[in-house]
Amino acid sequence: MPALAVRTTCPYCGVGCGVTATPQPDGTLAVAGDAAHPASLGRLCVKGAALGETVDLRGRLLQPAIREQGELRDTDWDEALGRVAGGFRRIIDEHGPDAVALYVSGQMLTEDYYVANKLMKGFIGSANIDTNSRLCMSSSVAGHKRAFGEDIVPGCYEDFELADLVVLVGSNAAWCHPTLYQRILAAKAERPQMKVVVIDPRRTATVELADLHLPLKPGTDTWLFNGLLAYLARSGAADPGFVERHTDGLDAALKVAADCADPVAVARACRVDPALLLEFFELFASSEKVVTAYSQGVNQSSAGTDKVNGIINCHLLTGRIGRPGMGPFSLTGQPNAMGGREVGGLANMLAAHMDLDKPAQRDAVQSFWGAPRIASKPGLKAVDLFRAVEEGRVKAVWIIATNPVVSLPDADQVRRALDRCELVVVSDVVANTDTNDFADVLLPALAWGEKDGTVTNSERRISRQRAFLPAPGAARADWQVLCEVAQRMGFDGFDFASAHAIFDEHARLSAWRNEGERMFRLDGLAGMSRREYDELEPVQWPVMSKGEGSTRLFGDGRFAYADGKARFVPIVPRAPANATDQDYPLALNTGRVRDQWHTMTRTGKAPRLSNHVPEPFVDMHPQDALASGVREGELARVSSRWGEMVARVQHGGGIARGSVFVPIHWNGQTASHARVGALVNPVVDPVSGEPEFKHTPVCVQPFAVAWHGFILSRSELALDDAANWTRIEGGTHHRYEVAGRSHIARAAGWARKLLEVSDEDADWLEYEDQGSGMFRAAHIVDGRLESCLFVSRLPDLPAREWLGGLFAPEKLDAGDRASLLAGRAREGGAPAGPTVCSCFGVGRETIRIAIREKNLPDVAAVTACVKAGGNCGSCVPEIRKLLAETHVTQ
Ligand SMILES: Nc1nc2c(c(=O)[nH]1)N[C@H]1C(S)=C(S)[C@@H](COP(=O)(O)OP(=O)(O)OC[C@H]3O[C@@H](n4cnc5c(=O)[nH]c(N)nc54)[C@H](O)[C@@H]3O)O[C@H]1N2
Ligand SMILES: Nc1nc2c(c(=O)[nH]1)N[C@H]1C(S)=C(S)[C@@H](COP(=O)(O)OP(=O)(O)OC[C@H]3O[C@@H](n4cnc5c(=O)[nH]c(N)nc54)[C@H](O)[C@@H]3O)O[C@H]1N2
Ligand code: SF4
Ligand SMILES: [Mo]
Repeated sequence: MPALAVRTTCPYCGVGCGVTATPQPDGTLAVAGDAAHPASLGRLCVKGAALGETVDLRGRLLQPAIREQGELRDTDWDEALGRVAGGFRRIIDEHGPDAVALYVSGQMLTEDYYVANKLMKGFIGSANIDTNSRLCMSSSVAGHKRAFGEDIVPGCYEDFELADLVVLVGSNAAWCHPTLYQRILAAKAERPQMKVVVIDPRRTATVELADLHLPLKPGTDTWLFNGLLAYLARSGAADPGFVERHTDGLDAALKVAADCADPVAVARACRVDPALLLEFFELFASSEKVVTAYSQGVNQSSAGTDKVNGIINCHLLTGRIGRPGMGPFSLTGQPNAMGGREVGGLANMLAAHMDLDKPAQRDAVQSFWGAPRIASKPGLKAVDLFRAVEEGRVKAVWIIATNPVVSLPDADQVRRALDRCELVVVSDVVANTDTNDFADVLLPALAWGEKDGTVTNSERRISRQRAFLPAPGAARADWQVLCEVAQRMGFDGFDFASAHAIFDEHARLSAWRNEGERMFRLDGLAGMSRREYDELEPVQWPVMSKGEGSTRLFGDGRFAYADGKARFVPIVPRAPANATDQDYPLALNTGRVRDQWHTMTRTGKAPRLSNHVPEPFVDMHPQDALASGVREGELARVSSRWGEMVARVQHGGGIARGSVFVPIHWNGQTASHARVGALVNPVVDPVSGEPEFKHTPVCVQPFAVAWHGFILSRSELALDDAANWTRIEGGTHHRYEVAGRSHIARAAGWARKLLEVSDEDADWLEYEDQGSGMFRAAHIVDGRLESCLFVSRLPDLPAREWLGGLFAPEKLDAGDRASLLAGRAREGGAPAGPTVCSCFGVGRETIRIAIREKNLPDVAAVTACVKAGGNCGSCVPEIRKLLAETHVTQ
């Protein structure tokens, strides 16, 4: 490792991969996997590998700003902090502590999170602090607490390798937890008898390498796991000794599950092939080492907590928990989803796994903090919080490291709420987000690489994020800003000198008045010197003594309830909250794509991540498309009772009839009408408060336009008057996919105005064919391509990749100039198509042609021939799919 390499942790998903970051003399950043990090063992997925393309200061928020007469103006910290502290103080004095709120994020570091929670619950004295983890992990938290008595993930990543059966429920791990998925695949390659089962209504990339796929009807997991419980009890797979000694409540759970005793009836309810369902039941019954890992297909449901307990019930019945190679495993989404739970970031938690409704624990926290008061009742959960903001019950909200105008359900309601709110404070790292648009005070935060602290991954492993870049502009760490506001509000207990000091307090609180009733403990991390903290190696909690982490919990059958026993939870299956109806006949499922992270504020900057899925899409079954009157490749309007959006129709995403899938990433910064959150039903799980992001009744209709087009341009453009647009990062240029309603004959005038060229400009080349409805233009300045535009009545436009390449040279040669308006290189050459392998930039068509022409039999051969799949492996499932398709069509 070069001398300057800094070992840190990836800021994206909950796998928590180790990264070595090495700033280069030319100002760029070299990033590699950290072979010494136990979570990832040197692996990185494409998003991690592209981190170097996201750390420049383009688009960063570098100065505090204040809104006056509707306009933001830059200011200094003194005025900005005064505005926040003064505003919060005034509103609390006039309306009480419940009139203010914090809305924070699983992307904050533990130290930031700890301070936010301390300020709100201990000093302001309200529990109105909730987090985007409400949208993500809260059903798992609630399920863990019901089953185990505490929010604990019992297992570790190694269990996935040791298991004989890995069941992935509602998890597209190939795209969302890619390096963990790679670990499963590597283990499977070594031990081919190991089986992988995927339970997901869609045939996702994760399914490509599975042994069995159960494409269940959306929302029917509770039937399936009740059916499994009944089957296991019947088939002799139960562990009566374990159940007797270590659990409580089996009879009640079995009684309810008896309704699902007939596997054929369960298969019917879940709309899966009965033979496949039985195959899964038998596999589960006969495999002692089973890991059941689950993610948002489970959590984000109005029955999310029940789904979690339905899964845990099956592991308790068989005693398969806490031992190597087995257990229920909640995959966390964000890099610090777990850390947020440790500090009690949710509105219904306290701190260090203590509870708001236990007076002794409230007293413990208050005395430890020396706090003047302590919240005495749960605060508002995310969806209710923004309702209270709209109704004026909450008058000030401080949003940190999350983008609720995009990510909450019924997202237009969030806009209305923020529009009405007296004081909206937003801390972010970028200048322009859909939420920043509503900020009265905008506070610049240090980003990944600049900030310093800890995160905890899905397997309870605490890792350091270390700074290796200087603080840019006026940006400050979130914890520091929170402390300064607290101090200005007159509170003691916030004079931390560093993240290290905060971590130390957090570690000490975990042991405070803890006679063993809370398993979350960091005793062994308390009292570290600054140097020890800086050099901290990744370690799994509980850490009872220095250097002693805990790989697994509950292996001895002792759970966190006072009697040491785990609880079965009886599950009464129920369908998603709102069934589809005549007006909204399709069920909207939403989720992620491989190369983008949430609202794209960081991944959206990396050119190599932008071409895997360049545009918002609605994936639907061809027959549903036919019935809806829409066609593949054309734009469609998707609407629900709550809102609407526009996306391009696509097939091939492996979706059954009756559902559509839309990605969550696009928003007002990257597209004109693609904020899918505006459509999502705000109904929540009654126990956890987690929204039903995977099931909203919608309808799909044609979005009629007169022409389709795209523009490549060095400068950013304001396309407000286009009927629809999406902006894609091209590195040397911006790419815009556009569609218009005006007559195509007017396109020339529109283009000249948009690209600011005059009629006489000698370097403005134009080609128009009114007959076939086509217009093409290019603007060349000093021999360099400045912009080009292609418009057509049909969406049959030339490939963008070759044209994009023309922005690299300082001067276009005559040949390129001549073929520019043709939209393809003189020597021909097939277009590469959308990117499949982002590491080496290999397109779909390149791979297809190689498979066909060279008759490549498998992934290894494709990699050897065109490099695709040879680095991080995230695209291997897609290559497998292309191999299957190409061989079929040959
Ligand atoms: N590339 C990428 N990776 C990410 C993220 C990202 O933005 N981009 N975000 C991170 C975060 S915060 C999170 S929370 C995780 C999420 O990771 P995942 O949960 O794996 O991802 P999702 O795409 O939200 O949804 C998972 C699957 O649930 C399925 N599903 C829908 N309804 C049901 C159902 O009723 N039952 C079952 N069994 N399945 C259903 C969907 O079809 C989908 O394939 O990803 C993390 N990793
Ligand atoms: N329809 C639908 N909606 C969903 C989901 C879904 O599956 N479907 N999934 C939900 C889930 S699981 C999640 S986790 C959420 C995610 O949703 P969000 O949290 O809203 O998404 P992000 O884009 O990650 O927002 C993080 C923001 O914090 C900023 N930021 C990054 N680092 C820092 C920092 O260090 N400090 C500060 N102050 N700011 C920072 C980023 O620029 C960005 O604006 O979306 C939820 N919404
Ligand atoms: S798998 Fe997750 S933590 Fe690892 S590099 Fe990819 S996004 Fe980062
Ligand atoms: Mo998440």
